[in-house]
Amino acid sequence: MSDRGRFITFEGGEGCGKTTQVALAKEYLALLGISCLVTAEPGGTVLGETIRRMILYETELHLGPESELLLFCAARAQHVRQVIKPALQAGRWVLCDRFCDATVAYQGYGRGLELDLIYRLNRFSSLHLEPDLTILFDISVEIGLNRAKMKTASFTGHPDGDLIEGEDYYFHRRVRDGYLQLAQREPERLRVIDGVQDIETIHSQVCDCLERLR
Ligand code: Z5A
Repeated sequence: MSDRGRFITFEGGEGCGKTTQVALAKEYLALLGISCLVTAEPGGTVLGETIRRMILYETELHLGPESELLLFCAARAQHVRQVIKPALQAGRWVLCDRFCDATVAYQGYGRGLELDLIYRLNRFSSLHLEPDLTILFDISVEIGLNRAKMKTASFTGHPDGDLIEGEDYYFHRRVRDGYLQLAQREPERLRVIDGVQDIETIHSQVCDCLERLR
């Protein structure tokens, strides 16, 4: 591989353990002397954080699915241009909590928006950047939502979590199925890990995936 850093994305339904595993992966790479940047979508820039608050918490906006899709894309374009590409060009590895696959799974499979349009918007908003590796943590909707709502409630005080966590079971079921279909379509890029296992077991499987990129 080139001197450019590696771009690794972490995906999965609510509460699947991505954030926990991203932090552990960063520590592991640091032990190997690899400098990495940890970031998340939507977020990572002032625009991204503003959009994150709008989409996840501002009920009075009554965002429709089309507006929601375009806001995720706007956040991504800024994130890639301002943060991700410069880090990769500087030789750093970038660990990103959610990226284009989330848009396919949530806005495509979850909301039912046209998949071809989402693929085109993803290419545009990512400035044609593709992950070298995507790790997908698969977990049942029930377990994942319980974990996620407890986590969100602990810092927002809202028992139903954020606006997307608050969608019904069938929405989250479609998201999970969407992710699994993506993994079937691109098995080389997308590695599926069972998110119900304990944190250390999952971490060692993540390390195995990272090793293949060195
Ligand atoms: N979204 C979208 O719709 N379209 C897009 O294009 C993009 C995003 C980019 C971002 O929210 C939302 O935006 C997301 C999709 C949508 N939907 N929602 N809501 P977010 O970033 O705030 O939330 P999230 O990405 O869904 O992550 P999360 O729910 O906060 O959880 P997580 O990162 O997957 O898991 P975690 O924080 O590591 O773990 C959750 C809890 O479980 C925590 O208390 C851990 O200590 C615990 N945990 C973790 N691993 C384990 C294991 N293995 N066993 C037991 N307990 C565990």
